Amino acid sequence: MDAHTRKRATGRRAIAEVRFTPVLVADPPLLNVQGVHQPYTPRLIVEVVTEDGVSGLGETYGDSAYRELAGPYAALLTGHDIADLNGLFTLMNTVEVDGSRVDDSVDVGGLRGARTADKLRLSVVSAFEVACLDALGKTLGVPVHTLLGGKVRDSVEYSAYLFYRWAEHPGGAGEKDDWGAALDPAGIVAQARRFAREHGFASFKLKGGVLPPEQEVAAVRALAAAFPGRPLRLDPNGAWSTATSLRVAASLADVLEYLEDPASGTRAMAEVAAGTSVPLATNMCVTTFGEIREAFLTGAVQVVLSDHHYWGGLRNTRELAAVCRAFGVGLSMHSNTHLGISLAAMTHVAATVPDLRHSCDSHYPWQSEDVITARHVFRDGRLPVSDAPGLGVELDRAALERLHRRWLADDGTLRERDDAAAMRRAPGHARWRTPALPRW
Ligand code: GKR
Ligand code: MG
Repeated sequence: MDAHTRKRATGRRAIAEVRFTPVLVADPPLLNVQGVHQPYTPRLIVEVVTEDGVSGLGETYGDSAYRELAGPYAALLTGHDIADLNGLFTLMNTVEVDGSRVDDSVDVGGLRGARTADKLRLSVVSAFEVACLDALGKTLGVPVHTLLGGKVRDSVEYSAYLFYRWAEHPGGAGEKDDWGAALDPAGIVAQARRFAREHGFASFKLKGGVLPPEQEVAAVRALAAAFPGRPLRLDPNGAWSTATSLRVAASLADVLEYLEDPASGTRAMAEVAAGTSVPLATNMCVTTFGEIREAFLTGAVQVVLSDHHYWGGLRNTRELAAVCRAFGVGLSMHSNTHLGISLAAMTHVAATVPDLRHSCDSHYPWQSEDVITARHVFRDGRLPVSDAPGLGVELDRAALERLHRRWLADDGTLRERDDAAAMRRAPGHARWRTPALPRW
């Protein structure tokens, strides 16, 4: 049966309408090596509606490069069978990508590794793949995890994502919260205690690359004292030289579950890995299938943190899991500021990966806003795997409209994630530039 015949045979599953809505979501002043999060961060919410009126939801990064690709791509999807997931990739390859949007440098805003045309395409397809899986699950009356082969666990564990942060954004911009500042070991431990109390998280990741390494080592030591035996991670997003990475690894070897992207690039990571017994994890040097070979053959990473957006969706994440398994490399999940649709998608795919040995990352507890009607609730640091048809989340149209109106009202400043620009708005940082790596 050729593609055309197949499409007609499954007409009621054909996509009748595609909607994609850019939104700006409140984000606290979380610090990282590039700078600080802006008061609002862009996301793109995707909806496909079938001829039967079944709608499916997806979400991805919202900066203009993604939006501008989503437009022409969405236009190709009318009539497409939601079950033809492979066809989503074929169609994307017919869309032109503006060459000025991509290069081999590290994505400065998102800390997502190299900016390549492929990754941009896959990040957009992923939102539509998730939306099609959601709609297909609803059509067939099965959860997304069933479409991926079935869950092997009933809940997925997440870790607390700790950040150095300010009490508020420069000039009091954005939404307020009651977390206060965390700029030293005591502040980080207090943050961790609140995460443990409110969400039950039992493992902790500290976003590093903000303060000189000795201060971040002291914070991890304080966490180890406050939570003896709990898995701890430190992630400076490639901010350290090989020598600094090895020094930090040596001083935290007894307490770290893994060290995440201590140095920038596969070669530097391989040098670090050769000099320490601490496992290295990455969401920066292995972000595409093309980067796997060198990294795995040189032993540069022991855990890949998959981000289903830039790996191209949930089925690609499962393929990545299989490759990792073959090489004895662990798999867990990376997070960037995201909403409940993506968290649901992560939870479904994580539920189907047999050897998920590390809790997944999520920024979700930092997000006070969402576009779904019922927020996800972590219990004992875990999310239950939904057995409802599709993803098991429902769109809150009023919330979507509100966050979209905020996006419309923005003069363009916040439509691109730019942590360095946000830093320059802080008193005393007017001359801040994205630091050259390694910074220490
Ligand atoms: O939210 O500042 C942040 C993180 O630094 C994020 O952008 C990274 O992509 O969480 C990510 C990571 O693990 O590197
Ligand atoms: Mg990371």
